[in-house]
Amino acid sequence: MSQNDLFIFGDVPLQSVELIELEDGEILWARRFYDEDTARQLYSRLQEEIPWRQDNIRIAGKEMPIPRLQAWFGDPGMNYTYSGMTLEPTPWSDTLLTIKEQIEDYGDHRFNSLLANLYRDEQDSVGWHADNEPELGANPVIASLSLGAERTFQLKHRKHPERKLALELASGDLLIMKGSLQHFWLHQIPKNRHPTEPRINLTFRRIIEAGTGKL
Ligand SMILES: O=C(O)CCC(=O)C(=O)O
Repeated sequence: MSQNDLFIFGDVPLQSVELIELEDGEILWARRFYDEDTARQLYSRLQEEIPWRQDNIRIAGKEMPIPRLQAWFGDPGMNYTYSGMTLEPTPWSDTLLTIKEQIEDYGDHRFNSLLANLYRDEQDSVGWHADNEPELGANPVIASLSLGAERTFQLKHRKHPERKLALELASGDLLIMKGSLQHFWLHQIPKNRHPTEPRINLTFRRIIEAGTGKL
């Protein structure tokens, strides 16, 4: 895709789209869904405009800060409940709405909510998990956009942990995860050993039944 204006959308060149068909699930990897310049502009804009928050997690009765900043966006009523706390969605900004619509047109799937993650440096991470909260329904489609530093996205099969995959996600890359992937596979962004610049990740979701999920 090549565009100077953030809001002009072209086609992602076919050679940069990879369909990874796994035994139990499917990933579409559109490299450089946004070109380098556009991705850089989007990164700066979102770093400024998103109301990033430090959330905590309770481990063995102790509150610990999660190793990244987050924000929750969505259509009215798309609440997210976790650790006994209900997050009301922040309304879509123009920037996020435009990105959402461009991804929806590309993937031919509608989303109504978004979890935004900011990995500040190499120490920030997300551990093994699946996006399989009940309110997302069976076989959810999750679209995940990377902006900023390159990070490794690892996948492993729940029942066959020797089945693994590592994708080096660059700024502007879009992953669309679908089929039964969230039932059979876990994913994570591990910490890095080397100094790493910040990265924003946007995961667009479609909540079918609001208010029952866990982060
Ligand atoms: O940062 C990423 O690429 C993954 C984020 C993620 O796994 C999530 O938000 O559920």
